[in-house]
Amino acid sequence: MNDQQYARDFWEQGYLVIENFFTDGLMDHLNQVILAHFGRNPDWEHSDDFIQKSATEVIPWFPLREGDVNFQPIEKDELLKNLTKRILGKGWESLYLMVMFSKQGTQGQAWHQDSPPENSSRFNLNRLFYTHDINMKTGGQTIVYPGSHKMGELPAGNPHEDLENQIVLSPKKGTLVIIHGHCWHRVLPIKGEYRVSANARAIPDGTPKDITDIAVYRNIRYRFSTQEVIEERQK
Ligand SMILES: O=C(O)CCC(=O)C(=O)O
Repeated sequence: MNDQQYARDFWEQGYLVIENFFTDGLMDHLNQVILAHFGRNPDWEHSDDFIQKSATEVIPWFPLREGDVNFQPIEKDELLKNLTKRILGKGWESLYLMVMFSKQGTQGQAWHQDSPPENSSRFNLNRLFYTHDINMKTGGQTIVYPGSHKMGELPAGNPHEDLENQIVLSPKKGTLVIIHGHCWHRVLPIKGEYRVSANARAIPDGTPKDITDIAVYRNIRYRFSTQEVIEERQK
């Protein structure tokens, strides 16, 4: 693996896809752990207001905060640590590991940025991995807008509309997808029985730990800690 080239690609495009990064054995095990945690019909965690306004239907779980050791091999993976250092530089830190579960028939996640882009040096890094294949049949493909990490605020508009130049990613089991927190991204509706992804978020040296508290959607800015819409955005 040529980390230098990967880091260059990442900084140009705002995202990176590496297939077969994690083994099938680890992914199968984590998929089982995740399903055992959620069951097939878990309750929503976000407020109705958030789900309705943000058009985002996902249930988060933070297993490492609960001392679940099953996910430690991800955080400890040397290749992932080296690649992260190439991208973020010395002094980077793990932020948290969040598993995301979406039910069949739900709308996925609308276009968003994980934090406001006004200060380009203040961002998080999404280090996403997939414990099952995601494709046309399962739905839930991840969509990115190349280069948008350098384009400022996600334009106001329809939360789920197709944008010219968007790229549809269909990550397979074990694929690593790295997305800059300011890069515009979303998730398509779920057609399969369920959709799972997990995100070992990281931050550059000196980044505030609450960097992902305020997310930018095309119609709102939302603060998770107070469960509040802090701005309604107009087209
Ligand atoms: O699950 C995915 O593929 C994308 C997740 C995402 O949008 C995020 O963690 O901000």
